[in-house]
Amino acid sequence: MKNPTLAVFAAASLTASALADTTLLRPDVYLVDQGVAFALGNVGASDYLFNWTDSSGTFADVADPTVVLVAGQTYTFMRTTGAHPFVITDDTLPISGTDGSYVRETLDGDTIDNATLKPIADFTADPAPTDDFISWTPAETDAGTYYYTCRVTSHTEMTGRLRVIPSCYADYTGDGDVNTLDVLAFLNDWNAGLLNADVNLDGDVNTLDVLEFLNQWNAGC
Ligand SMILES: [Ca+2]
Ligand SMILES: [Ca+2]
Ligand SMILES: [Ca+2]
Repeated sequence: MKNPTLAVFAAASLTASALADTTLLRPDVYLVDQGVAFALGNVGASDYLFNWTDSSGTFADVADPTVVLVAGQTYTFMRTTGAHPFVITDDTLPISGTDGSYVRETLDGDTIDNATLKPIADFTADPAPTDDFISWTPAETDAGTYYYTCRVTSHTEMTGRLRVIPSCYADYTGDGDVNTLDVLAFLNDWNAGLLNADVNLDGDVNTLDVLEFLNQWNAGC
């Protein structure tokens, strides 16, 4: 027979952890696990400056961060200064560099447009003065790597990375059930060395992720 007091305690613990909000995982990499509004300034044609506030505090003028987003949460992106339309792309955008200093490796507008999530207008935050913004609620099946960049083709340095992770790794396939298919799907990605298999969010795919995945899979969603 289940202990109702324990059940209530467990529910309270889950609620508390769900309010975690922003965690600095490592330099230039932020986990933002609740939906927030990102206000985007800029430094010339070099960097976007991310500003947001949540229960963890206020984060001001963070230059071209890598941001880890959680499926099912709603994030908005709005430009606060003139020029430099901000677009979100898939992982086909040619990129070089590292977290905090990515550079787009193409000057071709068609390549940028082809990589931009569709419809393009919905994934473009046009510059102020305007009330245009991007509102994105990634689905569980959208887990993966994305980039943001300036749609002005020559502004290659205004570029950074976004990563979408599942709301619960145990349901790795995102179909609402936790079963052996999730283990197989995880192991496939892990074997392929895909960043999606970086379950402990340290940026590497190695045996620690297998242990972390199995822990979370055992715990369920
Ligand atoms: Ca930059
Ligand atoms: Ca599943
Ligand atoms: Ca890892």
